[in-house]
Amino acid sequence: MIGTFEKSTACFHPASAPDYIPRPRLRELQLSRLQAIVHRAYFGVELYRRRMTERDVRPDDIRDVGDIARLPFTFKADLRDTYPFGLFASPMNEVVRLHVSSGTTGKPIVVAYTKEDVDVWTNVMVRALACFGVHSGDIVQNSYGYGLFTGGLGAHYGAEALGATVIPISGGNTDRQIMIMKDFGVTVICSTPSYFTHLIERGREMGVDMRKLPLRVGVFGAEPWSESMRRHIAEESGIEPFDIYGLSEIIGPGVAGECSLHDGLHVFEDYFYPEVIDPATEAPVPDGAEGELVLTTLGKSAMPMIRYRTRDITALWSEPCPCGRTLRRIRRIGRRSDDMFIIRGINVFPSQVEAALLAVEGTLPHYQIVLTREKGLDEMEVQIEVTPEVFSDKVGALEELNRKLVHALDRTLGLRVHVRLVEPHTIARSEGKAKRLIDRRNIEG
Ligand code: DLL
Repeated sequence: MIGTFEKSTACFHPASAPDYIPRPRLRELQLSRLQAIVHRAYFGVELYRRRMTERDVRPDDIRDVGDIARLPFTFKADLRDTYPFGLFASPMNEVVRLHVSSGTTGKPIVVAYTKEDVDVWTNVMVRALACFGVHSGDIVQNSYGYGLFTGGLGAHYGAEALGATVIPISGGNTDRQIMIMKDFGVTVICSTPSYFTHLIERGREMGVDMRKLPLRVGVFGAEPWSESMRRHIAEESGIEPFDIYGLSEIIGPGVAGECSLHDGLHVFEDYFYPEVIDPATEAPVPDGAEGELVLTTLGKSAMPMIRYRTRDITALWSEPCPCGRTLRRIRRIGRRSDDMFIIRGINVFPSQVEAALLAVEGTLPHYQIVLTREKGLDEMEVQIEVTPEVFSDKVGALEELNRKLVHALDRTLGLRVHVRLVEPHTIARSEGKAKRLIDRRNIEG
C-alpha cells in the first residue's frame, strides 16, 4: 500500500530524533539503560533477584547488550502470582498511575508508572503519532477506552503532548461518535480497527460518507488486523490506516508503530529491547524468521520488565527502512502462541470464561465460545450446557440462570456477552483438546 494515500502529510517532530540515531550509538544507549534496569530489578524486586540467582547471573555480568540472553524470562503468570504490587520496584509514593489488564484467571494483572514512566510513555506515543503524520492542528478523536485499559490515556497523553486537539470520547455511543467526527472536523481517529469498521457502517446508515470528511489518519491497534482489513478501511473511508502495537505489561500503546511505508512496525528500541525466540526451544530465531516477541523495558522505573514473553507471534527485521529510521521493525502481529483472544479491544482467556461460568450453580463443564462480527462489531456468545434438573424446570429458572451468567461474565471480563443455555450433550465432545473457541469473525475480511 505504499504511496497510495492521497491525504498523507509527512512532517518531522523533534521528539522523533532518537528514531534516527546511528545503530552503534543506539547500542551504547541500550547497554547503559539495560545495565541500569537490571540493577534496579535485581535490587528492587524479589522475584527478579531469585530468578537471576538461580541462573547464577548478577547485574555486573551484563557487559554487552547480547548478555541479555543470560537473563531469565518473565511471564504473564508472574504478574498474576505477585498480584497486586509484587513486581513494583518503586515505593508507592513514587507511583502516580496504575492500569489493569486481563490475567489468565479471575485475577487481573496490575501495572504501575512513576511520573518519569508516564513521560517515557508520552514520548513514545508522540513519536508513534509523528510516524503516522499527526501534528499540531490535527483534531484527534480518541475512541480507545478510557479507564483501566491503557489505550485511552496512552493515546490521549501522546496526542496532547504533540499539540493536537484531543476529543476524549472513549469507546461506544456510535451515533454520537459519528456526529462529532462530522461536526468537529476530526482529522485523526484512534480506535480498534474493528470498531472503526463499525463506525464506517453506521456512518453510512446515518448518511455520513467518511470519504467526504476531513478525516485523514487512523491509529489502529489493540487487536490483530490484516492487510485486507487495511484495504477495506482505506477504500471505504479514504483515510490512511496505521498499525500501532503495545501491551500493558510493557507500557501500553506506543511500543511500535508503522511509518508511512506500511511495511512493518518500528520498535522504539531505545526504550523497549526486542528479541524473537522459538517459543518451544526458547532459542533466538534468525533475523526475519517467525517466533515469539520478547520485550525488555529499558526506561521504566516502577515496574521494569525483563525479557517479557508477550506470546505475540511476529518476526524482527534488521534491514534498514527507506524512511530513514534506524529502529528495527516487527512484522504486524497476526496471532498469539496462547489461547487469549481479543474482543472489542478487551483481552479474554477461555479459562476466565470457564471460571466465571462454573462458579454459578446449575451449569455443566461443557461450554463453547462463539465469536462473530456483525456490521463491524464483534459479538461473543457463550453456549453452555445446564444440568437436566435446571433444563426441565420452568422457563423462569432458565431465565434466572441466564441472567446470573451474563452478570458473572460481565463481572469477570468487563464485557457484556450473550449466553445461550443448551441441553446436556448438545455441545460436541472432543477427543483431544476441547475446542472452546469458534472464531467466525473472518479477521481477513
Ligand atoms: O491493547 C495496548 C494498546 C492500546 C495497543 C491501543 C494499541 C492500541 P493490552 O490490553 O495489554 O494492551 O493488550 C495487549 O493486544 O499482547 C497483542 O496480543 C494485542 N495487540 C495490541 N496491539 C496490537 C496490534 C493494549 N497492533 C495485547 N496488532 C498484545 C495485533 C495487538 N495485536
